[in-house]
Amino acid sequence: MKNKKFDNKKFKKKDFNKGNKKNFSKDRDFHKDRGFSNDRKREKFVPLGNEEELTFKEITSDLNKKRVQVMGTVGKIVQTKGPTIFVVTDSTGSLSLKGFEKPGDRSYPDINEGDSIKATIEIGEYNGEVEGEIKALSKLTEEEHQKLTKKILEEQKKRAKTQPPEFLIKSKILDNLKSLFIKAAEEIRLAIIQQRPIIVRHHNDTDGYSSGFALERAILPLIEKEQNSEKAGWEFFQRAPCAAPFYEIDDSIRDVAQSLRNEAKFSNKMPLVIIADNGSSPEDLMAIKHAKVHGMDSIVIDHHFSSEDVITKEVLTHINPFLVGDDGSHFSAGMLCTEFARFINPEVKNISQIAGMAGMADRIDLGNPKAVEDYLKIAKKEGYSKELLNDIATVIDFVSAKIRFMEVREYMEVIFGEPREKQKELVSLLAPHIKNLEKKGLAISVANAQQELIKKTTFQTIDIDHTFPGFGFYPKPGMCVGMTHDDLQKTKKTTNLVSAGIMNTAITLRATDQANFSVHDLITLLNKKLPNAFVDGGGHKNAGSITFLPNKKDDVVKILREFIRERSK
Ligand SMILES: [Mn+2]
Repeated sequence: MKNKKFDNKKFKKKDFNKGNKKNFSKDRDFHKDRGFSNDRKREKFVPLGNEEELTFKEITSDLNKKRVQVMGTVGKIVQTKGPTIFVVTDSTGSLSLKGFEKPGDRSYPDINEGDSIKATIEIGEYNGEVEGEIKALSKLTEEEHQKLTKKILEEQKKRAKTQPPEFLIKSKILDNLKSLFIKAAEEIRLAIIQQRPIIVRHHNDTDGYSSGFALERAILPLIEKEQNSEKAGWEFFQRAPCAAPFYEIDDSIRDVAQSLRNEAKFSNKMPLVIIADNGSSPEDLMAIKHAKVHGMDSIVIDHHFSSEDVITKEVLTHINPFLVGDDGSHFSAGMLCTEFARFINPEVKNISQIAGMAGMADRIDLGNPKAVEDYLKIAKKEGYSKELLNDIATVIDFVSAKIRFMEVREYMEVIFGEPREKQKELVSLLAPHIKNLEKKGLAISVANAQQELIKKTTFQTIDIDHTFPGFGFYPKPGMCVGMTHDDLQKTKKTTNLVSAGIMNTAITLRATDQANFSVHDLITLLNKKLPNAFVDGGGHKNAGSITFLPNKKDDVVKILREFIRERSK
């Protein structure tokens, strides 16, 4: 915000350079108002000297106590109980400059966020971070300010450029998505350079967590490096799961509300939101548009199929294999994000094992066994066997069901192997326990599942509401349906199969390729034949869920049967 009271004519750089203190105090009657009369304080308005001019990149702790000149734009002003902190950015980086009147008083009240300044500073350190103490300061003219702003943006864009790496595996789909990877990576890098906060929102399952963690591993170190501060990783980055299988308006409202508060309180910019393993479907549209109203931009990296692309025009970049002709079964979001993370940060660590695990968790081994195998080979080199990755995935699913939408950054680090010994200990403790719970869940499901033959397709149903105990029962019903679906194929060699977990207002669905099923076509049919059921839903061709009004449940199930009959070959 510009200070309207500020009068450029009276407060020119030249006044300082002349060092005409008399003129200065006559012109600036705020001196008097603020009791700005003793010599110690006026000392700060001494002219800029002939100190060497340095860029922020050149300023390190080695230069402690040295006086230099700097020039930049004030991004943010924080009033502490002691000094006023001006966070100033030039084309190479930023630095906190400290101005002091008296404890808690705003120094240089005429300097506002968005102004450009030139200052003489003494380099110092506070809490281990390099900072500058303002010894003299002047505001740049509008013309100088415009010139500097332009130069800063050009340099920032140059620094945001990425060197595209080779993909970890060979794939046509990845090749086709490459230009989108580059575009999105540069947008994220620019946000980091411009100190724009980043929020990663991901699907609440193993593939989603894998996506979120890969992005976190790439982005966090860049934020810390850019701002020369470990704490910046907390203020400028957040990763959290979405509660629903899409970026809901609920998530969007919470993210916006929190960000508006940070904008008001800390002068933070409105964030860039990266939606991973969610974000591509029409169900995500309202939340994304809502974020945009408030100045939040989005990037989507997803693999869920949508027959219509309504997202691309609302986001900075939309990455999804369906945009290049795939159906979403050849890459999971965790596989995509592992590759994508390397575009954002070529030095990203501890992610190469993630792609194989995410691929297995989302059953990409069925649609694209070669890719998953290639990724598993890479994981093996890092000491991750297929079994260990499966166990880790099991723990992620279990833990995610317990923590729900909490961020739990450090806990996730342990699960993803930071440090490896603790990961091993945790996984070997929890995995057997969870597997027992799953065994019990499967036994309950199998004992209560019913099968009927519809033409050549076996239709398997589980009445969820009357089958499972309550109180946070694990595995969740959707997972039980998946396990029962796999189990029948294994034990009875039923290869033409549709499994449905039926609830009062929802059905989760799994189908084999032979069943010629499509969750999306089913939803279309239901809405045509049963508009008053108000059916909603989504997912993949062979796996997904639908919701409807409870009083239309029987009709929905009837049409589901008809749909299976129609599709059965
Ligand atoms: Mn997924």
